[in-house]
Amino acid sequence: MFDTLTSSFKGAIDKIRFYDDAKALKKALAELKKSLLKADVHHRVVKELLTVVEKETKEKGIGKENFLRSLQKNVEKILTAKGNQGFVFASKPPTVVLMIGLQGSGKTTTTGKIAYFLKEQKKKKVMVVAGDLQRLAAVEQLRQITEQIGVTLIANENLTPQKIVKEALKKAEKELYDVVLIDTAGRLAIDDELMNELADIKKIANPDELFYVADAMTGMDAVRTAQTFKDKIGITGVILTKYDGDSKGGIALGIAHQVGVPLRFIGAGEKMQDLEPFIPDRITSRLMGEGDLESLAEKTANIIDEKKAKQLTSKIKKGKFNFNDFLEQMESMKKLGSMKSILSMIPGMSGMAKQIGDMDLENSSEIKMIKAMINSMTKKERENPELLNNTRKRRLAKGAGLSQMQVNRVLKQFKNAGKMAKQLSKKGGMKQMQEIIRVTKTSTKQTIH
Ligand SMILES: Nc1nc2c(ncn2[C@@H]2O[C@H](COP(=O)(O)OP(=O)(O)OP(=O)(O)O)[C@@H](O)[C@H]2O)c(=O)[nH]1
Ligand SMILES: [Mg+2]
Repeated sequence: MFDTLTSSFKGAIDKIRFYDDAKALKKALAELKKSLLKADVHHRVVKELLTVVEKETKEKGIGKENFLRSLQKNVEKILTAKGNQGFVFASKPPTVVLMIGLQGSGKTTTTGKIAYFLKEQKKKKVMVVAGDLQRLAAVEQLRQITEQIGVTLIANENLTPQKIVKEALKKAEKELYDVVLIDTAGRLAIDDELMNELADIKKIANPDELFYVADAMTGMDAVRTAQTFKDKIGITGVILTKYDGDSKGGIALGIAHQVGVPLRFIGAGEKMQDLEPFIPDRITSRLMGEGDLESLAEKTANIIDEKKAKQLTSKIKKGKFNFNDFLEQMESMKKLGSMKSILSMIPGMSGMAKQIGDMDLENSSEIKMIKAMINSMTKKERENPELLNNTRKRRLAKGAGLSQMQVNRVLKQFKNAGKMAKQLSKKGGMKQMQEIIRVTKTSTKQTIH
């Protein structure tokens, strides 16, 4: 997700090789300046960052360690603005969030994404309120999204946004909802009508958070409009959307510092799982190429059910992992989000994340093929693929639109994978994996501190 920025930092870090070499420091700073500007980080932010890093490194003694430490500290400082980080729950539920922003910035999609994040990862009872009643299509869009993710929607085309918000909040309190997300109507440009309507809704909703949703691809305009919304309505967080379409990505580095409001989430894709909380110290560590195991652990912990994981391990140990389990695993994997974002959180893998591009678990042809095949199997066959004789394999191929060779190949791969997993689990394989990750993390940290 932060490919361009991460390689900017890595490039500069690699330039400082020798201890006590002023030339190397100068070169590293120049390199960093060039690539940050190229990544569209605002020039004032770049200057501020580099001036202090240069000063600190010189004071402490030029060398990779001091340079890195100063860079890391000051990047984190720039990413941090006064206020909450990630999603913060109000001390007394429900936490009320007002989503505001210009037309097409991604408010409705992001409302869905946050609802999904809270439901799946935080196990919260979430209500979404359609505060955009001007366009019929807007309510329909929200209806589709909330149905897809299974959260409550409150909408009534016959009421004003103000009335519907009032009703929704009453219901949320009575029925003990944890979070109420209010989607609002956007405008093409900032005008008084919009500001008045929002100010009105704000008064009624008395929100804990006002998230300004900005399209990352609009670059510096996103910063300017966020500033205006901050001045006129007051905002407590910024969310950058369409970050996937912004190959430069520099705006994420400066926006919190420039507006003076924390960047809370980044949206990088059209799917519901394409949302990431923006936690400055974790992002800094990703930018420095160190990965972000904390976020990864959080993601997996809530999605992978521990009891199920244990059952699965015991199945694998016995060599009984079957196609039903496989399908179930695929579903959980999907909830984790894109492969690229997962890889970028693993130390040392950020480079690979860039190379691998995006492997789409739902749409890769290989996975589609396997799924089509599994769907054509009987329940018994899924549990025990050994039952598949040649006649059945031929039928299966036909049913799934595959050649028999493809069917045989998948079955063989599956069998081999099962064997390998069994072997791995015997030797305490998962523990070994975790240990490898832990050691890698400690050793990369050691080079920094
Ligand atoms: N690629 C990509 N597309 C996004 C992202 N977020 C939103 N979109 C797309 O942007 C378009 C507009 O999103 P909406 O959520 O409808 O925007 P909105 O702010 O609610 O728009 P209005 O209600 O008209 O003001 C949709 O096609 C979304 O799928 C993102 O992070 N990445
Ligand atoms: Mg909308």
